[in-house]
Amino acid sequence: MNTEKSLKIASSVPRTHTGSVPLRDDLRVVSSMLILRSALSLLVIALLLSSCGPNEDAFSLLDTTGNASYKSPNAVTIDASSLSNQSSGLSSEWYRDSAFYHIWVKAFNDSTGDGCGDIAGITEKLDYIRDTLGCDAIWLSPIFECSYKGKTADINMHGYDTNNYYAVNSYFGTEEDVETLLSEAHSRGMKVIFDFVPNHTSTSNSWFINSRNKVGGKASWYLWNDTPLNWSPMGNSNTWYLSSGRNQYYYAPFWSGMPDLNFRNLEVREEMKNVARYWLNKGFDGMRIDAIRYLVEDYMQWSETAGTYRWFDELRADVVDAYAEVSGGSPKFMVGEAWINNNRTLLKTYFGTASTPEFQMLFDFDFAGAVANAVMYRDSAVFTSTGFAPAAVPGARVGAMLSNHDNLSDRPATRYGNSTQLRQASAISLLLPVTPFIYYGNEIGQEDDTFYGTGDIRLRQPFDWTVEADMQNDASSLLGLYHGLLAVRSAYSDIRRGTVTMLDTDISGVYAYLLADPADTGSSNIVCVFNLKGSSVPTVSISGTGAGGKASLVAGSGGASGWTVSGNTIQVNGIGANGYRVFAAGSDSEPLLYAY
Ligand SMILES: [Ca+2]
Ligand SMILES: [Ca+2]
Repeated sequence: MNTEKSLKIASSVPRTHTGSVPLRDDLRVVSSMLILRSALSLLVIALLLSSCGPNEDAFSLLDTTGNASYKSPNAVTIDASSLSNQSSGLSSEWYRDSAFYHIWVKAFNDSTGDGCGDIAGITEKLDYIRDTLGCDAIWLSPIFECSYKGKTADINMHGYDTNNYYAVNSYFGTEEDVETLLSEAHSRGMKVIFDFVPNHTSTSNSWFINSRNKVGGKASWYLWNDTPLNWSPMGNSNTWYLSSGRNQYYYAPFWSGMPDLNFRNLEVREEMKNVARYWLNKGFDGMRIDAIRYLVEDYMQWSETAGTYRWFDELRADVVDAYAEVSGGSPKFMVGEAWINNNRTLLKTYFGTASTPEFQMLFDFDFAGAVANAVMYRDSAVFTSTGFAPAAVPGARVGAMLSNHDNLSDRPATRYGNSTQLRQASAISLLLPVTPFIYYGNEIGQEDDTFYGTGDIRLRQPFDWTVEADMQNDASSLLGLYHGLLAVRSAYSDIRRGTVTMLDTDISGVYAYLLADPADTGSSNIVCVFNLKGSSVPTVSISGTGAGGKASLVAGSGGASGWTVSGNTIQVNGIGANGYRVFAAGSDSEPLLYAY
C-alpha cells in the first residue's frame, strides 16, 4: 500500500480511534501488546454488558460487538440426529477426484414452463450430467431468497444479494425440491455444493433493515460509520453509502445494494456458521464461498486481513471438518473464490498451513488465460503452472475452469471461434491434475449471448437443449470430447492426482508431459502430447517417457492412429493442427477410450 493512500485513510479514521489501529481479530500476529489490548477490550465489553446490557448506540466501527452466547433463531447443531441426505462412502479428499459441473440455476433447465430454470429441472438432468457429460459433482449458483428477482432472460437474477439464507428462492422451487435433488444426486454417487455468500447481504435482508433502524439487536451487524471512509479494496472510489434512516454510512464495496456484514460482531460470526451447518446438515457436500478476500476489514487494509483468515480457519475447524467426526456425516469441503491474478504466493495463503488448514480448494483465476496462451500463442506455461497447491497442506487442491459466470473470460466457444482450438483448450482443461469446473453450456460450445447486454448477463443465458440433443449421440462432437476425456480422467488417477513432469520433444511447438500419481503402484503412467501449432506435424518423438518399450494409446484427436514406441521414446506420427494424444506409458494393454 502506498503512503499517500495510507495518509488519506488515516485522516478519515474516526476520532475515537486515532490513537490506535485495532487488530483484535489477529491471532496470527501474536504479541503481548495485542493480547493486552484484546483483554482490555473484552473487559470493557463485559463491563458494558453486565452494567447496562448491550448498548447498541455505543457501537463504533471495528469494535468487537455482540453476545458471545448468541444462538441463531434457526440454530442447528452437527449431530447424527440432525443429518439427512448425507453422501455415503466418500473419501476425505473426494474433491480431488471429482469433475464439477457449474450450474447457473436460472438458466439451466426449466421444469415448470415459466421460463426460469429451477431445482427440479436440475434433478431431471442428473443423468445428463453424470452419464452424457461425465461429471460427478455440481456447484449450484446462489439458490437462496434474494432481492433482485425476475424469471425472464433479460433479468440478471444473480442471487448474491441474499434476503434470507434459510429460504430457497421461490422462483427455483422449495426446500423439499432441494432435498430431492440431494437425495437423487447422492443415489447416483454425485456430490452437490451450494454457493455461500457470507461477506454481504441484500439491503432488503431483515437483518440490514433492523440494523439501519437499530432494532432487534442488529445495530452492529453491519459496518456503520458517521463519515464515508476511503476504503477501496477493488479500486472503486465510492464504497460507503448514506442511510438516511440511520443518518450513518454503511460499507458496501460490491454494490450499494449489498452491504458488508460486520464479522467483528460475534453474533454475525455464529449466524453465518449456522447457515453453513443448516445446509450441510441437509446433505450438501460442501460450499463454494464467495468473495473470501474481503470478509473482515482493518482501517488500513481491506483484503487478506488476519481477521478474514481467522474466521475461515474457524469455519473449517468448527463446521467443515466436524462432519467427518459425526456418525452418519460425510466429509465436507469448501472451495474459495479468492479472485487473485498473477500472485500465487498471495493466493496460496488461503490454503492455510498444515496445522491450521483453511480452504481445501482455491480457484485458479489464471488458468483460463494460461490455456488461451497455450492454444493461441504456443505458451507452454499452463502445463507447469497449475500444480501449485502446497504439498505441506494435506489435501490442498486447485480448481480450474475455462470460464464461469463472471467476467473472467468469454465462453470458450466465443473466445476461440476456431473449433480445433476450442477442442484443444477443452482437452488441456481436462488433462491436468486440477479439479475441473465445467460451466454449463461450455460442453456444447454455447457462445456468449449478448442479446440482453454485453456484461455478465451474456454468460448467463439459457442452456441450449436443442444443441445438446444433436450432440448427445455423436462421439465426434464437443460434448463427445468432454465425455470421452472425462472418462479417461476417471480411469487414471495419474491424471487426477499426478504430478507433472515436462518431457523432451524434437519439434518446437509440440509439448509433452508425464503425469504420475505418487500413490499409484501400477506400472503405467500417463503421457499427454499437445501440438500447439496451427499446422499438422508429420512426426514427433517424445523422449524420457518411462515407457520401457511399452505404451498404449488411450485417447487422441483425429483418429489418433500412427505411433510407435522404442525404449523410453514414443514417436507420434501425423498429429494434426492443435491435436493431442494421451498414452499410458509402461503398458501395452490399455484400451483406447476416445479417438476423435
Ligand atoms: Ca421453472
Ligand atoms: Ca467484508
